[in-house]
Amino acid sequence: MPAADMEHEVERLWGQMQPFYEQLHCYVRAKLNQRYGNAVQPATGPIRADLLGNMWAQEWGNIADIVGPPTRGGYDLTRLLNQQHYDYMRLAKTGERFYTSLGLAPLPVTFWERSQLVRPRDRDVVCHASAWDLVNANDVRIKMCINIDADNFQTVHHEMGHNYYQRAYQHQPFLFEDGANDGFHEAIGDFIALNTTPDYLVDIGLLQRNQVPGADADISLLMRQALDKIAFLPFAISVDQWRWRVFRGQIQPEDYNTSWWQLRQHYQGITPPGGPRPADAFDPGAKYHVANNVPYLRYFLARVLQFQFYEAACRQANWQGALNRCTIYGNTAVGQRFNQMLEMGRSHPWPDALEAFTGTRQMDGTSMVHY
Ligand code: X8Z
Ligand code: ZN
Repeated sequence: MPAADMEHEVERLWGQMQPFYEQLHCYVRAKLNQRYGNAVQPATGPIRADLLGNMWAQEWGNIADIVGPPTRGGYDLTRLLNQQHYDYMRLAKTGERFYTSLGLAPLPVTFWERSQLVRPRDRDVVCHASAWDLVNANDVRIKMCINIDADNFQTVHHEMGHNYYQRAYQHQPFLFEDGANDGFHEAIGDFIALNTTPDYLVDIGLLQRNQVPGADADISLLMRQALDKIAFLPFAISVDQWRWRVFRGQIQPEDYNTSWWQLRQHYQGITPPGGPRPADAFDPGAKYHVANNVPYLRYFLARVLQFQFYEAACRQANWQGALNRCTIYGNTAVGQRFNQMLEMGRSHPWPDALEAFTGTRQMDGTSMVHY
């Protein structure tokens, strides 16, 4: 796809979700205003970035307790994990178990020998989670510093999604050993994590049957998802809008920081705490993917694709009921079809891979809207 078409594609997809974001932003701002008062968070205008529960204000799920509707019968995954004394190994094994329940092979022994799962005590390392496909077939690994909380639960599934994809396409010719497009690679594990519903948590013993939130708690569960999934979209766009303009020479070094915050205000409607940031600061460099030259549009596309995968999987599983309660845990028939898409790697144009699993050739925000 030509670069200019890609930008239009992003605008089209963002247009499908923007009305939701504006409502979410407005609601969250009102709640923060109630909580902290006018002096900290005014009732109108942008939201102060440091109130959103995440260093980069990119996912807001951590303030669900402040802004969400009362979690009537809801649950706090971080608390459940800690109550049951999960450690890093149990968290990782739980991630793997979802994939094996779909009929995919367990991770190789070398994964467990060679991955870095905890922060080393004796040296400084980059803890931003990543997944690796080493040259020898089957030598896949992750590198992360696991803490026991809901964010890390999500991230373990995310990283293993990369590994399962890498392993599925390892028999392709070298040039095809990659995701159908960047967004696919980032969407696989997130799609799996969407299946970690309350019923699933019961299946794996994290939640008791009588703790499963009733349908009246859906609004809380969905709010929590919106805070992570919808809030993220304009963040992802701002990162690469900023970077594309830098690469095109439209943003000069002396304007790096000012432009960064202009774009963040434009797309996300957020503002730095304590007034404008100094022009000679370099706040974008605090984002791993900027400092490490990792494209970011992939995560935007992945937010859209993961809901397409999820809706298609639930349709294949013949799921009846609210989409957000669907889980394909243990469904080997869906798992097999899913793996067929993974095995294609990038041997076909990505619309072919998308069609193989979802039946459609277009990236489309409609699944996210349905959800
Ligand atoms: O960088 C990541 C993964 C590694 S590919 C942990 N993510 C983005 C981020 O943290 O900014 C996953 C979601 C978005
Ligand atoms: Zn990733």
